[in-house]
Amino acid sequence: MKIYLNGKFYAKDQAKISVFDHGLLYGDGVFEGIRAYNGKVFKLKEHLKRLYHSARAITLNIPLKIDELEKTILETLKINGLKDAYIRLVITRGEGDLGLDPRKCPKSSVLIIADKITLYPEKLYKKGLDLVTVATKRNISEALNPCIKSLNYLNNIMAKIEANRANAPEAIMLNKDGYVAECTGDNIFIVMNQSLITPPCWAGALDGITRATVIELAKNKLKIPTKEELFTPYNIYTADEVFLTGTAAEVIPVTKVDNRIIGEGHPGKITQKLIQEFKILTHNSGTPIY
Ligand code: PXG
Repeated sequence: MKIYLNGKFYAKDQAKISVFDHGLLYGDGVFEGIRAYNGKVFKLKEHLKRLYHSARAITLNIPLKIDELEKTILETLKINGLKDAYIRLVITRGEGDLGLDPRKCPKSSVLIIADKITLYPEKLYKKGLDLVTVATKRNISEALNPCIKSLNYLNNIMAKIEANRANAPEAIMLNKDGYVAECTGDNIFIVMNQSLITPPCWAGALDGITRATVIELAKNKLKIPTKEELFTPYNIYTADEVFLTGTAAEVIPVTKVDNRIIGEGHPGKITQKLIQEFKILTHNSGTPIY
């Protein structure tokens, strides 16, 4: 495996970053998780746009122009001979001193890891996930806006630890007002009366690329009414269907939450339709690698 790091490719065990890098010392940096399917990178431009916005929000300079970074990602996939891949793109503040002042970091670091992905077992897409609502609240926007895909994931990790302790594969996180925000690495949707509802990003959710893709598919392809609206755990417990979206998880059904059966207890019709449409789209669209 070859890793891109600041302009060069290195073997996996040679790709190293300084212990003085503020990405490590303070979680100061941003990242993206991107997937390639069938020789094409899915929604690459959208991921890059979000990355540059996250960087701008924390005044982090990305030393490559957006089209240069796009080319470098494709090059990383080519050099590794990948057609289906998971791409982890990370920009850190770079090397500085032991104080947190980012002005002490003259040069940010860019790294790209392209690897094979391990999918969730197929049976989970057929059976649905069994989730828990956790006590850890999603970060408030006034402290660290959840729209920023930063290297500071401790809020989500705390929630993930709670899910682990409950033997659940994901955690539903509420915002400080008790409204549903998102999961630790996925957005959430409910289906009520043949329409989709997902929390608005300002309520504490990442502006997920898969979320946007599903909204677009629902509105334009499947003609399913879709709203971005606040809802509470009550609306999850009484929903007809629940599903999650994310680059890693794609579209995955949820059939149990807090030990309560959702809807009929198996993946619903609208969820199944979206899974099918998402599969077609990921297989047929994207930026060609070769
Ligand atoms: N919410 C959070 C907090 C995320 O980190 C999503 C929602 C889904 O967004 P996308 O744009 O992927 O639809 C994420 C994405 C990983 C991994 O390796 C994490 C994510 C994506 C891919 C891989 O844990 N998080």
